[in-house]
Amino acid sequence: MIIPQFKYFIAHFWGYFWKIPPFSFLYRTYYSLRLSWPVWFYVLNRNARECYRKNLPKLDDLQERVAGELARTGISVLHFDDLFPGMSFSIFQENLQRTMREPENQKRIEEQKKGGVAATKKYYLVELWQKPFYFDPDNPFMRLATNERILGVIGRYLNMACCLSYMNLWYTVPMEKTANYSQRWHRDPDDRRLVKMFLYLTDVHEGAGPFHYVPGSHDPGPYRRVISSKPPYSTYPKEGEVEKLFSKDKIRTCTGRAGTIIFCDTKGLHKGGHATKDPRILFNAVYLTEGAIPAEKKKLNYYLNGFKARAGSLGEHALKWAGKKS
Ligand SMILES: O=C(O)CCC(=O)C(=O)O
Ligand SMILES: [Fe+2]
Repeated sequence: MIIPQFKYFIAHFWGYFWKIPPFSFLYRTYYSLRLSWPVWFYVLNRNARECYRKNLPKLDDLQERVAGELARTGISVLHFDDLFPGMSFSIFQENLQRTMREPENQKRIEEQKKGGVAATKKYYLVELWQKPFYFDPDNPFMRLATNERILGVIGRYLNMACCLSYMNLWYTVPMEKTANYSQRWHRDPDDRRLVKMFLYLTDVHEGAGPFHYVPGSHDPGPYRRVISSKPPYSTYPKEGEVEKLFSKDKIRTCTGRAGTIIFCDTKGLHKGGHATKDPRILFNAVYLTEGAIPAEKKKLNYYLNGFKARAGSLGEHALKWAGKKS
């Protein structure tokens, strides 16, 4: 009993400690240095660049377009059927239906609908895969997350091999509350550059909490310094500030039918999941670099149960941080 409380106390103590000057100054300097281009790209990501060079992907026109859009704007949106012609999208929805039917998930969705589970910060969100979640070799979501066509696009954008750090199925419960956490505009703190992939499993219209993004607010973009990021903390500007700085036509709202895939560098300004009318269900995979801030690497939530990627491939590199069934 004492031990978990002690751990909680220590975690909070460090959280506050690093906010007190002069320690806050040292802390911020450490992260600024870590994420500075020469340290991040040449030192911390040395092996990842080497792995990418050995596995240089040959991209087709569509992949080139997606990687190019990512580099230019920080976001690219397309449909599953375009990226994987001839592959069936229904296997994902069938797998989702099975997961949703699990009594534990039914219970959690019902609890969130009644006003949210007090223990969860993001009371509007149900993560359908609970930690630790084990992936069998035939899990379609894991196969998608490590698919070479997807890793090729992400590798081209980052100019290195990436690591899959988190995956889940998100069920967003609609509710008429003011926006909170990731429903508000923010920049993710995880890394200097990163890619998140969102695959909508339901149709997402305005009332189902679509993802929003300010194109060009990612690291290579012209708006990278607007409401700049302060790693290792997420940056949450004041309500209305983004709308003051960017007119409606500068903000991309990603409504879309089931099967829509969003690739996005969420170091840029984004928000989503403020569902007011209908639930939104999506698959989310997060790809970081080896230079990511250590606290984010620890959030790993997926474990392999016999799932293997080809030796020496971008897929094997992507699973570098995966937990293994012991
Ligand atoms: O739920 C969303 O659309 C946004 C989530 C988010 O901010 C993130 O995954 O970084
Ligand atoms: Fe975010």
